[in-house]
Amino acid sequence: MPRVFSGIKPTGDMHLGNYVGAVGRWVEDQDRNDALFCVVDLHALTMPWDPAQLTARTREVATLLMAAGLDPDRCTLFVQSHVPEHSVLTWLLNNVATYGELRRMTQFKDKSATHESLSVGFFDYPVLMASDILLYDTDEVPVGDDQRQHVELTRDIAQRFNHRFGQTFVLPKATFPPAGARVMDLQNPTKKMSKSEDSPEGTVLVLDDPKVVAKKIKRAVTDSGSEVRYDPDEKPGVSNLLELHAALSGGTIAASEKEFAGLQYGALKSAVAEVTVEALRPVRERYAELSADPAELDRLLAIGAEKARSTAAPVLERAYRNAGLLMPAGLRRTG
Ligand code: AQP
Repeated sequence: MPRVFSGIKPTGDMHLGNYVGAVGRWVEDQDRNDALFCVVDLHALTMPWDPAQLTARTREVATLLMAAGLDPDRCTLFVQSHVPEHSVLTWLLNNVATYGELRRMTQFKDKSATHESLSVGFFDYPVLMASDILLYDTDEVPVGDDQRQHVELTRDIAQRFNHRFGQTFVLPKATFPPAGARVMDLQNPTKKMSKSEDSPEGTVLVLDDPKVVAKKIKRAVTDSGSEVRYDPDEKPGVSNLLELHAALSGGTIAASEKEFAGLQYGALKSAVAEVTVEALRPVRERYAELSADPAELDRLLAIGAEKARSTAAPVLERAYRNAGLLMPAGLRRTG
C-alpha cells in the first residue's frame, strides 16, 4: 500500500479550507493507504506563539482530526514534537538544502515583505517539512495547493541527497483534491482562507455554530454581474463557492456549474451553506464527545508517537549512515 503522510499546524482554529483541501481527504486515505497524520507543532513555533495556547491548540487540533474521522486504529496519528527524529533529520538536510532555494519560497517572500524580523525557523521551515515527509518513506502527500512548492522542494532535496550519498529517500509526490485545493477567504476571494489571517467573517471554522456557518456563506462577497460561471480570474467569489459546492457534494465543478446555470447567486449560496453545514455537523458533534476525555487523547497520541518512531528511526539511521556519520556501537542513535 502506498505510504501517505501529511500534517496540520496548531496555529489557530481549523477552517473549511483545511477540511476540504486536506483533512477530509485524509479520512478517505486512511483505508486505502498506510497513512500517518501529524499535528505539526514544531511548525507552529516559526511565528511568535503563546505557550499555553499552543498546548491547548495542539490537543484541540488532534481531537478535531479524530472528530473528522481519523481513527488511531486505522492510521498513525501523532504530534510532531513527540518524534525527535523530525528535528534531527532537519539538521542533516539543512546542509543539503541551499539558502537560494529557501529564499525563493513564495511563503517566505510574502511574509518577509510584511514582517521585519522573521525567525530563522520561519526561513527554514520548508526543510523541517521535507524531513517530516522523507522520514516515513512517503509516497504521497495529500495537501492544499499552498503546499505544492514545499513538496517540490522536498523532492529536490531528496534527489540531491540520493545523488550525493546513494539511494536513501523515497521521492514523494503531492496530491490535491479535484475541487477545493485552494479555498478562498469568503470576504476576500483573491486570498486563501487561512488560520492565521484575521478575517473572522471570511473564514468558516469547522467548529462554528451551523447558523454562523450559513450566515458567513450567505454574506460571501460575490462578483459583479449575475451569471453563475466558473472563472477564477473574472469571478473569484462565485468560483470559490462552486468549488466548495463540488467538493462538499462529491461532484465535479462542471456539474455544479451546470446545476446553477441561469440561477441567482442567492441559490448557489443557499446550496453551499446547506452542504457545508451538513458536512461539518458530525465533526462538531463528535468533537464535543471526544474533548470530554483529554487523558484518552493523550494516551492515543503516545501510542501514535511510538508507532511513528518505529518507522522514522530506521530511515534516520539510513540517512546518517549514508552521509558518513559514525554509528555508535550497539546504540540506537535517537533512542
Ligand atoms: N485555504 C485552503 N484551501 C485548501 N487547503 C488549505 N490548507 C490550508 N489552507 C487551505 C491545507 O490544510 C493543511 C494544513 O495547513 P496549515 O496547517 O498550514 O493551515 P493554514 O490555514 O494555512 O495555517 P496558517 O497558520 O494560517 O498558515 P499560513 O500562514 O501558512 O497560511 C495543508 O495541507 C494546507 O495545504
